[in-house]
Amino acid sequence: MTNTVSYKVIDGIAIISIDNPPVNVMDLQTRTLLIEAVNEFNADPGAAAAVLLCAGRTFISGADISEFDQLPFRDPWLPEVVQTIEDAGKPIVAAIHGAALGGGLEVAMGCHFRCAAGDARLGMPEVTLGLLPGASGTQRLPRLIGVRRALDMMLTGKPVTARDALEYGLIDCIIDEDLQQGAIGFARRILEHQQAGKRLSRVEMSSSDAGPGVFSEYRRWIEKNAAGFFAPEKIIQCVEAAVELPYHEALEVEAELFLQCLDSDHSRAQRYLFFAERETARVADVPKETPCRDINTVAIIGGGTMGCGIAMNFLQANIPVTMLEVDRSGLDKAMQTIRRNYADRVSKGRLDQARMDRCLELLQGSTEYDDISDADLVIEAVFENMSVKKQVFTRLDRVCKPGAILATNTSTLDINVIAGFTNRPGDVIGLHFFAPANVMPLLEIVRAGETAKDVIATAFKLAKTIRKIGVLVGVCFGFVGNRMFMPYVREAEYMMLEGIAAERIDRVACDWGMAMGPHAVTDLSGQDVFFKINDEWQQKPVDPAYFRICRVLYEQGRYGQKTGAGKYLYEGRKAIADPEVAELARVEAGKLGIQQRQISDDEILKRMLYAMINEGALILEEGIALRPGDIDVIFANGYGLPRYRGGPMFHADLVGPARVYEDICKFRQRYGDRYWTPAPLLQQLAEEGSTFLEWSGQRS
Ligand code: 3H9
Repeated sequence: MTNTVSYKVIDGIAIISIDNPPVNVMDLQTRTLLIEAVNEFNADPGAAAAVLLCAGRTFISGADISEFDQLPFRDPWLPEVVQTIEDAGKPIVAAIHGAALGGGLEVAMGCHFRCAAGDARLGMPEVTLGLLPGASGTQRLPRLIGVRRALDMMLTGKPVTARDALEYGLIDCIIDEDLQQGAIGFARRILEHQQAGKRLSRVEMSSSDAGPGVFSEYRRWIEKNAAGFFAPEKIIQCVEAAVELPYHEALEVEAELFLQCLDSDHSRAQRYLFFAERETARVADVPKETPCRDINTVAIIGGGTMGCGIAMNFLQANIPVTMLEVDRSGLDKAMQTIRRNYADRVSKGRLDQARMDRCLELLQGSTEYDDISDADLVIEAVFENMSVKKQVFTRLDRVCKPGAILATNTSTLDINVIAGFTNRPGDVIGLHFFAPANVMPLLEIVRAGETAKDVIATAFKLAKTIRKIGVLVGVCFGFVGNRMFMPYVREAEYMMLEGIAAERIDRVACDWGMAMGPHAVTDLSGQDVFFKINDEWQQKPVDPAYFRICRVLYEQGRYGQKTGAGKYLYEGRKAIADPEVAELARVEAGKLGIQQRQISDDEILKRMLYAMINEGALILEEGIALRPGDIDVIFANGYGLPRYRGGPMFHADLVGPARVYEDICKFRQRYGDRYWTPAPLLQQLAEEGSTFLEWSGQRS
């Protein structure tokens, strides 16, 4: 094993360099060697100051997250490393490039000074892992930049730029020249001026540093922005300790609360998603080295809400887009929609005018297919109807240059059939965006039977370019996300027929952490949309109760938010429970012979979640998703499932597949085989006492 920390002296300044690719995490070896290097520096009469820097693409990106599952921690643990640095008898300057995150920023705060390259980013992302900065970060950060800014950084997890860091006092200078040379120069200057720098553990704090009402203000912020998450409240408690207790006592509070976070299911779920999101691009027969096609121009067919949202992704990534519509008025409408969307973002301060102008300069419109013949990638986002898709793909096959990728944004239709409308099925792929397409981070990359490997590799690269998480899925009705979402809504509707109010079902889903309940979601997308999707589905269950309420609402013109009434009544966007819908459900249940009954909140939740999980197990067996983690990434990023739940398959593992199986068998007894036959994989895991994750690990 090569050493990850090196020590050398250049003209009286020690250079302590960390080289632990790919992102310089503080694993055991690095922690041990860093302490040794600091000791060597302390004992070295030939070095008056030291510069701590990193090789590769970034400064230290934090603690090694994979170690968090292997308790107890192995010494030296990170807080000790940070304290050893601070206790050095001579000044140490951190020289930051790339990202200094979490434990990385904590190490930098152990140093007496901090310099950064202009493009550096500094942050405390622990909260996104269900954790808190546990190597003295909750204590040192408020001492360095004040309570408010520290709470902002720790509660949002968002990194700040070098410029902001300088303004906050998080760093002492920005270095525009070569970082090592600049940091050595900086070290010489502090020696010359006999500056000692800050030893943050010795800075005293008191309640006046927080100011009145600050903590309750941030608690209100949590209620609004991070309700349900475990770690944010603990972060506040650590900072309260920072201002109320002596440093070392507050540090003990931090250590205790860090362990509580670490041991929570929330953090387990969030850490799991961290790795799962990085694994999605790993596809056995499409290795990393697979060549990608160049995508310099994109054409979008269809300027509806979806097409416009998709176009914006590419414009924001500086890729020129041609929007194709059938006629001038459709095109004008599409161009206006994009302009309005951008203007909206500018007015909310989320985008500056210059950026909006640049994006719009990259946008062109056309009504002629010949104008897109040179596009490297075409994404079709027209009506969900096979004969319309046929017209589009037949035209594309005629006009597009060889090698162009022909993508469809269909959410339910068979892409093998669509690919069959062309003479180049290898170039055809599904790129399934989620509404609003310019905001939602998920992209289902749908591999059809003949999709070429370089087309798949290009799709993953493209996903990164437009800042989405690409997940590879296979062809089936609804792919992964919508296929699993349908049983969830199916059960939610069926329970309405059994006499449970829509608002109660939604409340149970939201109490579990869903951003919206199933009925509110279908009202948002539209009962018409759900009706039509199911209507087009050739293999839908032959069951008069299936999406019955949706159908009746559709027939009554109650489409949801857009018509002011659906499963709820609407005042603007505000949903109001409608007793007429409960009555409608009762009448329909009577026609279907469905008994009204009491159902506990526990069963309401299980019926919805377990319907999804059972479908997920089928999806895994069929190879439609590669891993349980891929399914969970889809639900965390495209369906509003709270990250602290991990996802449906993670939830199944947490509850235990055996218990999920047992409940599904009980549902089968009551409701029959049609929907509640346990997936063979679920049954297998139940019998083996195993989990989806273990099953997946054995296969890879
Ligand atoms: C912490 O510090 C706690 C302390 O406060 C207290 C302790 C007591 N650990 O993202 P990439 C892997 S918590 C382990 O694709 P990029 C990653 O899985 C930590 N592994 O690169 C991937 O592996 P693979 C707080 C990690 O250039 C590879 O590195 N810090 C870690 O797109 C490349 O990653 C964070 O939360 C890690 N900490 O982005 C920062 N980080 O190739 C987490 C990465 O096998 N990291 N890996 O799939 C990041 O945000 C990004 O990795 C970074 C680079 C922005 C640095």
